[in-house]
Amino acid sequence: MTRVTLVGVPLDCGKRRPGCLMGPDSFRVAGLAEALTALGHEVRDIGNLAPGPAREVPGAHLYRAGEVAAWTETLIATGRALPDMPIFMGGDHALSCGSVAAMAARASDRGRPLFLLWLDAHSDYHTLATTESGNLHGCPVAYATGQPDFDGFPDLPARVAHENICMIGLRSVDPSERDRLAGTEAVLHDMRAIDEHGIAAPLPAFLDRVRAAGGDLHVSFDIDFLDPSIAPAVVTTVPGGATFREAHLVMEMLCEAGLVTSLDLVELNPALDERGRSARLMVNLTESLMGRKIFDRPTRARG
Ligand code: 6HN
Ligand code: MN
Ligand code: MN
Ligand code: MN
Repeated sequence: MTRVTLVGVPLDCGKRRPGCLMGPDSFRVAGLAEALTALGHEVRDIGNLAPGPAREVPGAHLYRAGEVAAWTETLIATGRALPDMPIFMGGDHALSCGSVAAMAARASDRGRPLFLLWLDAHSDYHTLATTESGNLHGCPVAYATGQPDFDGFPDLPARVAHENICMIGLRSVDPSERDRLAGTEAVLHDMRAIDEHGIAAPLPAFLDRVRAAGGDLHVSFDIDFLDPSIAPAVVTTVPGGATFREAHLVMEMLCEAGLVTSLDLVELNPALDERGRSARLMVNLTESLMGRKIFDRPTRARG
């Protein structure tokens, strides 16, 4: 049994096309709390957060950056104090500036490192200086790892080390992101690697490192990790994403490892959904992460 806290984050200012503000309610309507309760977890929904006043963030090419910075401040302050397992129901991916920074701070308060599993078509490794679109949903990993050029953003209480990051599902990485990530120790498992070695290939070694370090593990699940044919409710669709079975396998392996301490569900745009199927699939995958299985398999012990 895990004590789960659902945190609604109707942040919709990380990109131009609106709709993600309806995400938290869409997850509620799709029955996230009920599904996790049925699996035996203790679930508490603390409702939706709201940001403070916009901060001053310089940069004429940036879209609503002052609001993203305000959300980041709120998320760090609230998230850091959350017990047990928070699930951040987004909201677009700019919310992960705050959720990941908060979980890194919480881990460091507990004397542990934070590991980050990034499930996304994109690497979201732009800084305010490198982003070409000006959309801050493309920036959270750079912020959370403490890259320069985030003027006006809150100081990071704790940063995530690149060697503690594993990205799976990459198929749309901008040249400057690729160049800067190439110089780091982040594990980057793109679709080519998935086709050749299978989606789960990097997971056992990554999870072993989390376990050996006694780390917390945050999973940031961007719905565009999935193939648009099964999850159409997203603006930034990229063909060739994870299949239903690949995504479930990842969730089941994470469940068996028993190491996940927090989760983002982001980029769901209910205005683009087809009769709620994308939201239901995200709930379904979260159920697999949290213990739904057909047959029991041996669980790997922690420690
Ligand atoms: N996401 N790299 C592109 C940009 O605008 O910087 C796309 C970012 C997508 C962000 O999917 O969370
Ligand atoms: Mn993303
Ligand atoms: Mn994405
Ligand atoms: Mn870009």
